[in-house]
Amino acid sequence: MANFQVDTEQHGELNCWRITSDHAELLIAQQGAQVLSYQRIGEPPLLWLSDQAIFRQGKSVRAGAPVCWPWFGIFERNPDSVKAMFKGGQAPAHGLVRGRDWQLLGVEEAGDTLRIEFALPEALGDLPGWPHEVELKLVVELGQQLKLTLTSYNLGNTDVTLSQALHSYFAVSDVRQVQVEGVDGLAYIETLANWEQRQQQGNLGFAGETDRIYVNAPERLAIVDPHWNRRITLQAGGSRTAVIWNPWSERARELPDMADDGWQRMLCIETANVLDDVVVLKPGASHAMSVAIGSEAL
Ligand code: TA6
Repeated sequence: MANFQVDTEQHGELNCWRITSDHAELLIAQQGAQVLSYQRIGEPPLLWLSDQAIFRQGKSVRAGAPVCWPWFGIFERNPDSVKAMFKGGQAPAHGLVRGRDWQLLGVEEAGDTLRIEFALPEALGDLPGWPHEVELKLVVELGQQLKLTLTSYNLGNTDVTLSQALHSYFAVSDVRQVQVEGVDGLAYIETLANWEQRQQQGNLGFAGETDRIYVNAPERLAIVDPHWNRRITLQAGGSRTAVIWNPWSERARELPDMADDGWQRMLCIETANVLDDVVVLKPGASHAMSVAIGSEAL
């Protein structure tokens, strides 16, 4: 049985919870139900929190695992079926839920796992410009690994189509030294070259700005980090898309919430449903997308 301690903390304008167990530490903000950091005791952090993070209401924190929903990325780049769901004006990047306060439904211990459940009641018809009724929940499970499960349950009487992502920021020793395993042979969309489709050869290493959408991704991906003698493992569920992003030096300088050299210490691998992998929910249907994050020595 693990010992869990839950403390409330204020970071700037945001209410947060710090959860400590014998083997890990987790920080979660109420806004966006956003996991801000995750670290196993005796290891460098697994999820990265920017040194220059801004903790402000309405603004997603550059950290952890923001939830992108009910669309991913630039709205205009989404399929028509996703765009047709939005009846509003200006559509923010990465959807409508990462800058809103979620409701904490409960914290429950089950064996050596702590289960924290959040819901966003506004998704039941009160999101601006998005008049659909979806029960949206995020369950965070802290055990030997960290597992995040985002569930959308269509309670309305018409189909709902959405794209989404758990936009995870992983902590690495130096992005120029790491490789992503599990992508060899996959087709990907190179968003930095006019969204051309290309094919990955071998593992993915990093030598410049990267922003790619890997299609038909396997359930298991990993980041190999030789300097930290660590492999970060990702086990996805309900997702066939992995988005891999690093802004590199020039773009990082444009981001007010990232240090000029912050890009060296992070790598996003986002468990997602985008493009042909969007989620179509019939009335009464639900979909769960998840990622379990762990690590092992090399
Ligand atoms: O997932 C990659 C991406 O869509 C990039 O294009 C990049 O802009 C990033 O997400 C961060 O977006 P944000 O709105 O959080 O600054």
